[in-house]
Amino acid sequence: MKYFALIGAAGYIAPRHMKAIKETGNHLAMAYDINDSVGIIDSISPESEFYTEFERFLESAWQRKRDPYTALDYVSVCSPNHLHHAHIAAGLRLGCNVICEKPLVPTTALLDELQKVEQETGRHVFNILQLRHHPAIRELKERVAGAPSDNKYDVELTYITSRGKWYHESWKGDPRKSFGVATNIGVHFFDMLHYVFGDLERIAVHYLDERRAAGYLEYRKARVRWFLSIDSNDLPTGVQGKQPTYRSIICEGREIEFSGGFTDLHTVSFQEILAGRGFGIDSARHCIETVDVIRNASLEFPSRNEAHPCLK
Ligand code: NAD
Ligand code: HP7
Repeated sequence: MKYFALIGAAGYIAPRHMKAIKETGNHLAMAYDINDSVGIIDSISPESEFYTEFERFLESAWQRKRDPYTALDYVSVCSPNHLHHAHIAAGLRLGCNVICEKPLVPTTALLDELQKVEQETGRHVFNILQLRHHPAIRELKERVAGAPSDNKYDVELTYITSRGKWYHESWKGDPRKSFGVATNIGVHFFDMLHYVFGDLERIAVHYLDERRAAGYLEYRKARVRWFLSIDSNDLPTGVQGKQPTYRSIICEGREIEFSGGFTDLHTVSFQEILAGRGFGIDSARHCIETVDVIRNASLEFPSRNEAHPCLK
């Protein structure tokens, strides 16, 4: 049984980490969050230690290290994006492996920095990239892998996860903390596109604001017109009022709608990490590089065959 600490325990995604820790047969020994609304811990392990100050959390983790029966094995990071780097480094320096939410860090320079901490500590960080475990995406990957290697698919990707006004008031609406919508949410499908279609050859950004992003990406095996939005007005008419999200990939005219099927993917991610098949710094590098380029790109006017149809 592995002993886990969880950072960011009061947030939206933390319960999925708690569930994954429990379902993989491990123990949530400690939790930390600056917010004390963490009663959910009782449904997993009421005996877990909980701290609202980093200093006390850290000291307690150090004391645990004296006894091999209580020492932490893993630190799970569910804090806001801009804190990942510091929380990952702290976990590694405590002698733990780290499981961290996406985006691992905003830039490849910070990935290099984390790689140094891995070398210094002999411990490793693994990124949650759960779309790689989604059955529909796995099936698509197999289809693409089985096609002739010179085949270039025409792909249209529409990714709408509608959010209310709260999003912009929270850290997620602050680009210094979330790094903007194309990074905070787009990172999932940029990773998935690379995973399925190979190396990225060209990036064009056609639109970028605080609620939407759109552009064109050319991979070794695909030409992708992509559109991302957190505005419910962008949901297709048949979906509006019925579901808050619409995630669709049309590949050579065949649509895969993958809005559902996400609830257990954190547990699958943990199972894979614990079995030695986690996605480390090198696996995350491609999508981090992509979102970094997109954040800093100059907008281009799209040519007709490169514009996503939602881009009005
Ligand atoms: P959230 O705002 O609901 O939760 C973040 C938590 O971190 C809050 O409870 C907050 O109090 C806490 N926090 C803030 N500053 C802290 C600090 N200095 N020390 C400790 N805790 C601190 O956000 P969320 O939606 O749970 O997102 C958390 C992370 O998970 C983000 O990195 C986000 O990108 C990622 N996420 C991933 C998925 C996914 O599908 N894989 C889904 C949602 C969020
Ligand atoms: N929801 C909340 O109540 N609070 C939140 O903080 C987020 C959602 P989905 P996920 O918004 O930051 C996606 O769109 O898939 C509600 C991204 N993940 O399915 O869980 C929401 O209003 C993630 O990387 O949300 O998360 C819906 O009612 C990103 O950090 C419901 O939860 C996160 O949005 C389900 O919403 C975000 C993927 O796209 C895989």
